[in-house]
Amino acid sequence: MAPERLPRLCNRVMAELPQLVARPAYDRREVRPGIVHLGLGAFHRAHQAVYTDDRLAAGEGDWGIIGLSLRSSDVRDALAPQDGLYTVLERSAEGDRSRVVGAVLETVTVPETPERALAALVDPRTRIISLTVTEKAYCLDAATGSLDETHPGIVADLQKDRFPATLPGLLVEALRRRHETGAGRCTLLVCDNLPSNGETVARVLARYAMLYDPQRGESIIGDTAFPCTMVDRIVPATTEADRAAVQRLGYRDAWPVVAEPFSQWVIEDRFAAGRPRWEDAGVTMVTDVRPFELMKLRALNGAHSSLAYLGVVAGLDTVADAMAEPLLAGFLRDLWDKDLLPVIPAVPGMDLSAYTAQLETRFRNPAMRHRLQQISMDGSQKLPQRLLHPALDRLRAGETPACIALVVAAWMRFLLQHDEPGNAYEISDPLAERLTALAAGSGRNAEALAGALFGVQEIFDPALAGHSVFRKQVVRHLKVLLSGGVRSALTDLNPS
Ligand code: CS2
Repeated sequence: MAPERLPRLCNRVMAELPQLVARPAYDRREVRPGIVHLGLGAFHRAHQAVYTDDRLAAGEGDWGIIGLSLRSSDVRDALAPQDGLYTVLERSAEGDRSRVVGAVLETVTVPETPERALAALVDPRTRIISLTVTEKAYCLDAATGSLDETHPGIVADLQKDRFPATLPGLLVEALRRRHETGAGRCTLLVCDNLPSNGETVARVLARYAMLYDPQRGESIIGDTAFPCTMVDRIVPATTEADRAAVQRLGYRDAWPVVAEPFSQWVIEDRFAAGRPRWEDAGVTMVTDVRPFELMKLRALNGAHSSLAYLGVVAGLDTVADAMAEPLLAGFLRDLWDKDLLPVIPAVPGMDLSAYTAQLETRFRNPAMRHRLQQISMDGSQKLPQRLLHPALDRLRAGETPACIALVVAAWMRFLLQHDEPGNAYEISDPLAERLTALAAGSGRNAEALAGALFGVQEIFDPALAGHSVFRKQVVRHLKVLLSGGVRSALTDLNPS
């Protein structure tokens, strides 16, 4: 049948879906909202919403999700006509397992209907506000680990003459109104890949609230809980081929999401006003997330960013493509063994070498087309916690992190905006303009390129930028990258 004649996913057609598509095993009309989620991207829909969907099916009907998008109306446009329903395609070499998720009850685009968004955030029934908004949305100053008070959006929001356009502005406004209206305590559940994510965001919001209202700032934030979390599932951006895969099942879904079979969520069990029994859906509840977070940010995300910069420069497309290059796969093993595992503290119940072996299998999943360009985005926001803090830890222990130095050099080379086969690409990063200008101004001179970029303090801690051994290594690698390319640099690191 022509795709446009296929039925579009929505409550009404659910009964007609083919048997092999799993669907909500509960009456959606009975579900009441308890969670407002900000950042309704593919990751949330394939991760937290799936765990919550399981709990709704188990009878915890008070935890439906209202999803807010901070900028674009794309998700609302796709999901509203579908009554919030969407398909998760769990993808492995054996094929797809399909499941329709019913946990999202309503989708709201904040800039279009700001008062509706605020009303949901301030509703006494909302006891959890969860977030996947990407690192940059928090307006963090990397040097202080608190609010970036010079951020133009923050400066403008603090003028108080417009509806807040930044995430800290929106959240503090919501918490202030909750406080004023006696809406009750709530939990802010941060699910982005930031170090000590809950604590960090608590610090950012507390500072914003103090600047916003020096008298009441503290009490506005005071009764909110900010547990830290570790979230993990590989979720590549949805493609037309993924939409077509749903059509082959016999219906249309404007925005399905694709995910690997693996999924992990570790949460500090500090909630202000209850939570779903997520542990019964496979979540690990702990008192201290820190070891899990360091393991994941460094071993998984650090490896991802490394493959991304080396791979994009080499002209490769996906994580699986990079893993198919023996030189890169071998490099990854060295990166883990020499530079990262030594600075990952023991994790309760986990064997780190089994963890990296499992990561290798996940990265090799041939059915996933996880594009290196997607991972390369926002490097300025990701490099510090993924690779630069580990590098400093190694240097402080008297060791030289040669593999990390090569990745830093690859990131610098990546900023020249063309790969080795000669294809041009754009840099997507909040600091893109400055970074690409610095890179372009260096005339492909390794010393000049490294010198200029090490000066960007939002990324490089002065202790690392000023470390002569580390700098020398980076410059040495950069010279090889600029003359012989990625493969020479990898061979050079490990001469056989
Ligand atoms: C990736 C992550 O794009 C990226 O930066 O490293 O999105 C990664 O896929 C997830 O954190 C996996 O849980």
